[in-house]
Amino acid sequence: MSLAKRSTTKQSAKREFLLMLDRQLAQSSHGDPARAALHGAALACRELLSQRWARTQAEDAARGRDARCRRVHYLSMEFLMGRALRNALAALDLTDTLRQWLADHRLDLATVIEAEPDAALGNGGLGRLAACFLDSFAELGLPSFGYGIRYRFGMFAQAIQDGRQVERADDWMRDGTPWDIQRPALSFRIGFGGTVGEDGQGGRHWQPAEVVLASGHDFVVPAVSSERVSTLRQWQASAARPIDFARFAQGEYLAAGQHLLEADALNWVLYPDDSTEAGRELRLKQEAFLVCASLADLLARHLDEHGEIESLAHYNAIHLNDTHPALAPAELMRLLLDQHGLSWDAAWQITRQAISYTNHTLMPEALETWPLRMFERLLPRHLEIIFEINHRHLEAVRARFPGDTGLIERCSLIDERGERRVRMAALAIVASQRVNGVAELHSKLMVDTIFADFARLFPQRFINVTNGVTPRRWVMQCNPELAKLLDQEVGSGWRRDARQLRPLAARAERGSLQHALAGIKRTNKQRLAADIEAQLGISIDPDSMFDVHVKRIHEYKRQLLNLLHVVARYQSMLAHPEGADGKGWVARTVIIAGKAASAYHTAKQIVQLTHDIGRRINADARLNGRLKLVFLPNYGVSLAERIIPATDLSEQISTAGTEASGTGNMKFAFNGALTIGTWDGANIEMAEAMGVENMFVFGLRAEQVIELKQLGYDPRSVVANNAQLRAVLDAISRGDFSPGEPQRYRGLIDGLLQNDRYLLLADFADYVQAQQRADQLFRDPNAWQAQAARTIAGMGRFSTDRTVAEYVDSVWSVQRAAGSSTLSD
Ligand code: 26V
Repeated sequence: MSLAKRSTTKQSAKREFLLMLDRQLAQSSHGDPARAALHGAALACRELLSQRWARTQAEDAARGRDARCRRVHYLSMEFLMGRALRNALAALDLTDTLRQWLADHRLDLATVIEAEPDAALGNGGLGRLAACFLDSFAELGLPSFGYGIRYRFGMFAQAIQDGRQVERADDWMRDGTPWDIQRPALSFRIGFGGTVGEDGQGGRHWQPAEVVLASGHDFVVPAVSSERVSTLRQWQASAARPIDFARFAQGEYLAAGQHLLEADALNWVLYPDDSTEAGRELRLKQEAFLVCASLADLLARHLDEHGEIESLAHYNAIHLNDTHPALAPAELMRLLLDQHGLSWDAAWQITRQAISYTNHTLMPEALETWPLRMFERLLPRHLEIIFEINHRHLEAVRARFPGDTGLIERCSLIDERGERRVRMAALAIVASQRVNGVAELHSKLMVDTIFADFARLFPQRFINVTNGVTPRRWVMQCNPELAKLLDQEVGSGWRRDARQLRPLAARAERGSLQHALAGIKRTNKQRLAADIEAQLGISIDPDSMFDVHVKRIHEYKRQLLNLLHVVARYQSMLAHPEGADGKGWVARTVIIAGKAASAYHTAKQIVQLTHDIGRRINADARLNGRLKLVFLPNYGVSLAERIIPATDLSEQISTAGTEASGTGNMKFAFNGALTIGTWDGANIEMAEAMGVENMFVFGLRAEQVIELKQLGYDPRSVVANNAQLRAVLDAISRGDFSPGEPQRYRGLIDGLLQNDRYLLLADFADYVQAQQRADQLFRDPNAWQAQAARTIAGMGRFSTDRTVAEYVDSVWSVQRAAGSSTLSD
């Protein structure tokens, strides 16, 4: 497009946007002007984005005739999208236009942006990774669909009452969903239960007992550097039948509409509490619902574009974000066999070519299995197909490893120990042409431990693709001042190619750069300090070191180790007010945030302990405000966007070998925070990229963890040899921080002493030393900022643009999938 034409198009988009805004606002009956403006701006952006969407689809359909150009279908139960307005405005180049328009209406842009609720349709890293991928799909122009569920109440909103977590429904759609584009034409019937029999032509026929409708809602994700977009298509369930009129007429209203409610329940929350049978069954139905609706959509599009089914895998890749959508191979087989009449071999070849799977955790308890009984009741035809896949798979294993019954048992799709269960990871692996882990160490441990048998069977199938984050949201938008500085230093190309940050390393020693970085950090810290004061009434010193630990609360992530250090520091400050070396104490503000799963008792205790310790420390006048501990409630994408740019020290302290990758670690480093971390997940690759001397690394390595456990780890002997640690544990255990209920943490601490599964005590001393190294460096602000510059400079590899490009090359490309060697491995 010529420059003149582009500027006219821009002008007309701007005019159109303003016209729509005026019209929306005139129609608005919203009492709150900021929310009315938000709604209007979102609708106006949506209109422009939907034009881009239509153009993108037309391009993809045209390109679709090229067999090398495959559409990617990313199936995920979670997408942690966060807010959308700032991203849309940046992509449409309308930020200043809206700012001006709002000023004319006596409103400011920041207030309007903050009025938007987060689309928090996820739990943690896996969901945010999916959202970053959509951003990179758009930026790279990859023909693609993200598929998810449109949860009405997200996961849950975390509130704190008397220091305890309470969960509330997250009513994020309360004011409507102005970003959604409803697709009334997209409606599929999804069956559950019923019976399976002969179809009279040698095939099988499934007669479901219950049918729900899946209707599609599109959320458009724009690129910044082109007019391409990607799509998040979310399914909403509703009953396929209207109310039972006869019952209604008899006044039995609830019974008349029971099935409406049951269908609607599929949309309510992500991760219904799995401590009840009803909760588990609902979850399995949600997974099946996502898979069946998404594949129905994919097949319809493929047939529409190509008119025949045989080429499906040439044009379509289907990716499983963890095992949650691992029913997909069974459903695809069902469609190909029962609806399209393909032979088993032809159907299996297509399935194997199309499907790939990412594993996101090594925690054995997180490996999904479903009781056969439940599976059969809800998905009888799928279970038949899984049995057949298993039969053929085990035959092949027996042929290769005759007599190895242990192997057969371990790699069967059915767990026969105790109540029979379907192993979803086994299904995903057997049906995939590629299985990947998300950081080098994780991918290695995956094939050495949880999937060792499968790696022996299919060595070529397992690869690594290290995670990333999108630098658009995680630098450009959340830290605009830093983005501007980076533009001045290395040019603006880093926004699309993060490797262009590299030259920053050579300038790290420049006083002017250090000074500029320090100034930006200080402004961001002041803003966060003001938020904390306003929200929690805790005043913190913006010149203190902001030491931040934000992520899901889990024992392996070791928030408790962080608390042990806080208490140790507290005790030392009281015992030696002048500091260990007489130089006084570096002022610190320790910030923790994260949600604990509702049924996870220990995680909830850690939240409570944080509050109890914080209450005591923050009120202790003897510290002169030089140590504060703050828990920020309801952690999510928007809160992260506030916290991360204001962080000096990023806590990435999981037990080595437990954190698959981490992506928070990358967001902090991109924003110039230094990392205190273990040799785990992507920390390792980050340290190697920036130079390990730029990270505060501590603790046992993964192989030492294994060795120590094999030798027999005795937490009590560690405590016996460390007076500082003993004093910390005693204080917590005897109730120094919970005087109203002195026994409150007795069980938590006894648990550590008896079975310190995540080696908090073994790593404690080294952690405290690493914290001292951080203190020392912080006393020299220029040296600290030089290290921050080198940290940022090393982050080039950790953009999802690189991650997604690797998936395209080694997982999703048709060349690989078509190669027969990959099929026979
Ligand atoms: C799910 C749930 C659901 C609610 C109950 C508690 C619970 C615990 C674990 C899981 C599985 C979470 C899988 C996950 O989010 N993994 C994360 O994936 C990130 C992206 O690859 C990665 O960076 C993180 O290291 C990994 O923990």
